[in-house]
Formats: sequence, structure tokens, C-alpha cells
Amino acid sequence: MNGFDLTMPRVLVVLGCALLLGGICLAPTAVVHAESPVLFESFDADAPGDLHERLESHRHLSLVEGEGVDGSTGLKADYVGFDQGSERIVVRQSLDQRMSEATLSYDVKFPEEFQFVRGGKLHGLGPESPVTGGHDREPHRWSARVTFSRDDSVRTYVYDQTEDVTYGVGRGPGNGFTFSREQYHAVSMHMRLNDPDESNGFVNIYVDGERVVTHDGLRIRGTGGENTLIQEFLFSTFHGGSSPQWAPVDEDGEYTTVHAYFDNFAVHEGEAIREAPLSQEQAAEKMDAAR
Ligand SMILES: [Ca+2]
Repeated sequence: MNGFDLTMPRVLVVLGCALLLGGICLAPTAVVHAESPVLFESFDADAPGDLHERLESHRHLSLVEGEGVDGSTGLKADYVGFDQGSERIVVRQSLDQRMSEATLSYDVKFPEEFQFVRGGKLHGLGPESPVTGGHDREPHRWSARVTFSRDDSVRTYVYDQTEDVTYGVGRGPGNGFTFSREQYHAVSMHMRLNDPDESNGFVNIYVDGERVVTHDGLRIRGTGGENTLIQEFLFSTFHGGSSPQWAPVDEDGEYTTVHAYFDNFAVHEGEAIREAPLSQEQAAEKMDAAR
């Protein structure tokens, strides 16, 4: 650690000050805002962390030097087409903190040949026992993910407490947002759980610092309790879907494999929208702060 002070990344945010007679600011009101990520992985550290090792050991994930942001090492995902979209790439990682509000951020690059087809998953957050894959909803179980969608866009995908539906509920952008190919974009999913008896939760998606999806009025959990709080990172990416129409195919209509690249996974408590893909220097600072 070389004497690195863990309190250093914390910054004082001045919210305002009490103006008294004569306009003199006598009493600045400050709160401590924790900038340290709950989880951070840039794939560039000398000693791989737990998430790094678990992702690297997945058969459809590999690390590629120079393909990360800013010429760093990035994570390549292979989307292998089959009769339910593409083969599932799912890695669940417990977080060291339980939160009612959090932001998941990562940088993603879609090459020119990537096929969005009918859409697929792009990571998210969950409680102690997330529900995905069309399984039954329960009051203490939920999940919130980003999906890539047809037309090169994004949507939310939330297993909330909506009754009489099998799969997640989603909302897309109202502004016609699309990803540009061959360049990294910074994606942030900022969410807050609802109060147990209210429908006041939200899951919002930002790309390169701009909000592109607002999904509010959500009853994400149906009860309170520690096990309902945000406490898992859901690395989850694949096409589908449950039929061949979701699969990437070649020019002969045969199942094929396409790729996307990821870098700089981060989970912060509260709102921490990433404005742009992180430079190597920024990523190194985050990596230090997360330790
Ligand atoms: Ca990297």
C-alpha cells in the first residue's frame, strides 16, 4: 500500500452555506462523499483480483492487450450463436457493501461486425438472491440489468414486483440513442430501490454522461430487509431470448460468433455517472482507491 491513505479519495463536497446578514458566508455545510468504488476492475493490475480471475476463467471471455480503453488490456466476450440466442456468459460477484442506491459503470466497444439482432443482456446489479431467466418473482428477489437492443440501442431490463409477467420489464430511450461502432462508450446504470411499500424505485441508464433511459415508478422489491439490498454485481451478457431468431448468423444463415469488448467495471454507492471511458491514469487511480 506504500502508505496510501484510504481517506485520500474522499472529497468534501460543499453543498451550500448559510448566508447571514450582509451576505457573509459564515457556516459552510459540507458532507463527505465517498469516491472510493465498492468494486473496480480495469484488468491492468500486476496482481489479478478476484473478479479479474473469475472473468478470465470463463470459456467465452479472454483478456486482450491493447483492446481495452486507452490502449490498455480489455476483456473480450465471444457471443457464440445457438438456438436460444448466444451462449450465456454469466458471472455473479458479491459486493463488500449492501446499498439502497448504487451505480454500475463500465466501458464497452462494439466492433463493426457485432450483431445486435433482437437484443441481449449487458450486466447489472442484484440482491442476495437475484431472479433472472423467467424464474418466479418473490418479494425479496429482483434484478436490474442493461440490455443491448435491436437498432444498436439500450434498454433497461428489470425483474421487479410486476405481477402476471414471466420476464423482466424494460424501457428504451426516447431520443433515438444508438451506439457508435469501433469506439468505447461509458455506460452507467444508476438505480435506487423503492421503499418496501411504495413504487418509488428507479433504474436509469447513462451513456457517455448523458441520460438515455429513465425508468422510474418501480416497485423493485416487495419487502424490506438486508437481503433485498443491492449486493451483487451481475456480469451477464448474451443474445436472447429463447429462440433461434435471437442468434447472430453468418451470410448463409448459420449460427456465428460475434464479439464485444469491456473495460473498467465499477460499482459505486449512490450516484456516480461516468462521463467518458476512463483513461489509463484514471483507471489506475480508481483501482488504488478500491483496494
Ligand atoms: Ca483496462
